Amino acid sequence: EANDKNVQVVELPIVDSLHPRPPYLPLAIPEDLAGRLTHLHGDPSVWWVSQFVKYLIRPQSWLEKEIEEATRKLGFRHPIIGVHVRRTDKVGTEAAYHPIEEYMVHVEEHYKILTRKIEVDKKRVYLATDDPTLLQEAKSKYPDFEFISDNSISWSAGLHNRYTENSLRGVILDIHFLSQADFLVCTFSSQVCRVAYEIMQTLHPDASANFHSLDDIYYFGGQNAHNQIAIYPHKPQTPEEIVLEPGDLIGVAGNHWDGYSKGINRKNGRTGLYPSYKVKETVETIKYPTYPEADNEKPQ
Ligand SMILES: Nc1nc2c(ncn2[C@@H]2O[C@H](COP(=O)(O)OP(=O)(O)OP(=O)(O)O)[C@@H](O)[C@H]2O)c(=O)[nH]1
Ligand SMILES: [Mg+2]
Repeated sequence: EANDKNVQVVELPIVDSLHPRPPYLPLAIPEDLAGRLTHLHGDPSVWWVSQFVKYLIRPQSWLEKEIEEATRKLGFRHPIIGVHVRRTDKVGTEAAYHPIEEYMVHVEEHYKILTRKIEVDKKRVYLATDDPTLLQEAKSKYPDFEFISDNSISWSAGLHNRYTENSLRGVILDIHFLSQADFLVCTFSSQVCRVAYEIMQTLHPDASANFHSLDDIYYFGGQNAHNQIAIYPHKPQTPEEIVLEPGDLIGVAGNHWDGYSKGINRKNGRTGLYPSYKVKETVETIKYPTYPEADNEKPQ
């Protein structure tokens, strides 16, 4: 608009439509922070992403109040494990169906670990899901757990109600409580859980290991290639496996969580399985403008 010419407009295009693709995209981190970050955090890339997420989603005061009220009403207290079960439109299209039992195996396992470290008065689970029938099922199958969940939020997350303000408030609350949990059990194929995991990083010095994903490894939608480097040689034991030589660059597609990962050996273009322990993560660093430069920049 003519009289809006002094208004700054920030365009946020869909990452996949960026041409050329900027080198700043995740999983890259700033070069000046890389040394310290790789010492201090188990996944420097997610830490860097989380700094932006923390700023972008900072709540306004009405939302802060709503969060406080919901915390009180639900009785959200620690220790608590966050479980996100993504169903409805996602199942069979972008992700597989996982019964509640698959999630609870990891909840039980993590409570065993927690019990050795802290006093666990009650095994609490924060359940976030778009399947409104799940809360009752979980409660009856696991009576020794306390399930904290607002079932009306799950009802509002159905496909027909999803694009309403009420439903939006519900998913914001669910993501908030998941991020506040001590540990997350979910499917990283869902952006809902990945964003909760990102926010979680801003609440702890290093929460990179505070999750168990039933499917994907962490990724940022539209990220640049995620590479690993082979540290041990590997001779295939089956036709599905690929050769590794130390130093080979591997583009990782996913972890099968059974000791094997799947990826492409960029040296020869072969795709297949390899033992996850035979590679290590690479950290892509990019020279970002540093803070003194930013401070000295004159306004146009
Ligand atoms: N309240 C609530 N809503 C959910 C939950 N899981 C999924 N949803 C709903 O499902 C929607 C997912 O929306 P999409 O537009 O598919 O967003 P996406 O980024 O592709 O997310 P995923 O499909 O989960 O990877 C959310 O906006 C919610 O409406 C949940 O645990 N709680
Ligand atoms: Mg989706």
